[in-house]
Amino acid sequence: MWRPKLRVSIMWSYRACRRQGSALLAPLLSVIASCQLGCGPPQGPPHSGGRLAEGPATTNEQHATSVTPQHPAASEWTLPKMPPHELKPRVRVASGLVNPRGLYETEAGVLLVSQAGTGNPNAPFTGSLSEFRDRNHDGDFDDPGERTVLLGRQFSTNILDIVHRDEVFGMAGIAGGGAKMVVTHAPFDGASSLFLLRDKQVSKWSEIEGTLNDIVFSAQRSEWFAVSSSSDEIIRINDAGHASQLLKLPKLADGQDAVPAYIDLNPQSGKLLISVFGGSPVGESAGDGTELVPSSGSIIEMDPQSFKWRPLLVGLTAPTDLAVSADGTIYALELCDSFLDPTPDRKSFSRGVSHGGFRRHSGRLLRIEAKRHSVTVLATGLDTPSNLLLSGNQLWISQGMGTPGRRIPNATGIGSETLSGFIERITL
Ligand SMILES: [Ca+2]
Ligand SMILES: [Ca+2]
Ligand SMILES: [Ca+2]
Repeated sequence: MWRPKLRVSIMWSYRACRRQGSALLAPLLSVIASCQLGCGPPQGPPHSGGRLAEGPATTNEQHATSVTPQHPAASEWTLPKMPPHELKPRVRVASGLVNPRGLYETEAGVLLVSQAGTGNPNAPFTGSLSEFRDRNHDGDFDDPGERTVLLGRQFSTNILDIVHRDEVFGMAGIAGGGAKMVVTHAPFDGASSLFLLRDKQVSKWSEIEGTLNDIVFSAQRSEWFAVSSSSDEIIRINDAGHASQLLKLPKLADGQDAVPAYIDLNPQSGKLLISVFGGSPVGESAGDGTELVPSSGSIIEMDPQSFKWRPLLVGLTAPTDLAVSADGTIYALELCDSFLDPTPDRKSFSRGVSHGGFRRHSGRLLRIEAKRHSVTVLATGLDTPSNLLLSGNQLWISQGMGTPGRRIPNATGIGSETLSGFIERITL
C-alpha cells in the first residue's frame, strides 16, 4: 500500500490556526519557529495570504511523472470583503451531538451521521456512525428511537494540548457511490480507517496513511478521492481500497503548508473541488492557537485526469466542506471568521467562557457561482460548521465543534451557552 513520506502529522486546522494571530509577533515567531525546525529562514512574510506558490507539484503516479499547475496569478479571483447576503431559512434538526461531522442521505431517505466523539482522553472511544430517521415526522431527529448506532466506540481525540485550540478528531467524512458507502475515521496521527456500510453492517475496508478528513466518489471514473490533511495530499483510492497519491500541494507563496481540508466533485465538469487551509505562520507547534490568518484559505479545482489544478477562489477564512449542485453551483462553508482565546490546556475550560481558538457562531455558508464570478452569503452566525450535505434544495450542516459541555459565547455574543453538537437544515 502506498504511504506518504514520514512527517510530523498535524491537523488541518492545527496548521491552519498557526496562520492566525498577531501581525506584530508573527514574523518574529516565524523566525523562531524556523530556527527551531532547522529549516532555514522564513520563505516570505507570514501574512502575505494564502496564495498558492508556483512550483511543480509532485505525484508518485507511475504514469504521471509531472504535474503542471496552472497559475492564474494576477487574475486570481478573490472573495469580496462584503459579498451580498441572501439569508435562507434554517432549522435545527438534531441536537445534543458530539462533534457531528460526515452527513449522507441514503436512497431510503435515511440520514447517516458520523460523530467524532467527545475528545475526552479519559474516555476516548466515543466516536460513532449512526442512522437518523424522523419516525414521527415532526421534522427533527431528536425523538426516542430516531437514532440507531451502526458503529460505535471509535477513537476520539482532542488536540488542544498541541495546537491550543479546542479541536476534536475521529470519525469524519461519508460518501457513497459505486454500490459502496464509505465513512472515514481520521485520527490526528498515523493511518486513517475506511469503513464500508452494507445493509446496516459496518466492516473495515482499507487503512490509508494520513488524516483522510473527507472523501468523494467519482461515478465517471469509478474511483474515490480523498484529502489527507496531515500530508497535504490529494489521494486516489481504487475499488479495492488501494491508495495512490494524486497530488501533493505545494506550499503557499508565503512558505506555509497548503492543507487540504475537504473535497467534493463538480458533477458537471468531473473536476474535484478542494478546500485548502493555510499552515501555521510560526511552525507546526509554536503558536498559542490563535495565530492563523483570516482570509488565507482557498478553494482549488483539479482535473483528476490531467492532474492540472488551479485556485478557483481565494481569500476564504478557514474553509471547510463544500458541495456542488448538478448545475455546477458550489456551496462552501467557512468555519469561523477569526481565531480567539488560546486554550493552553484542558483545565482552561473550567476558568469560564471561552471561544477556545475558533470564534464561535461566526461561520458562514457561501454560494459560489464560478462562471459569473459571483459569491453570495446564504447563512451567517453558524457555530464552527464543518460538514455539508446537499440534497435537492436542502443543505444540511454539522456544527458545534469542540469539547461538549464547556461554556462558550452564545450567538448574541453577550451571554454564554453550553457547547453541544447539532445539525441544521437550510432551505435554498
Ligand atoms: Ca422526529
Ligand atoms: Ca422532535
Ligand atoms: Ca465533502
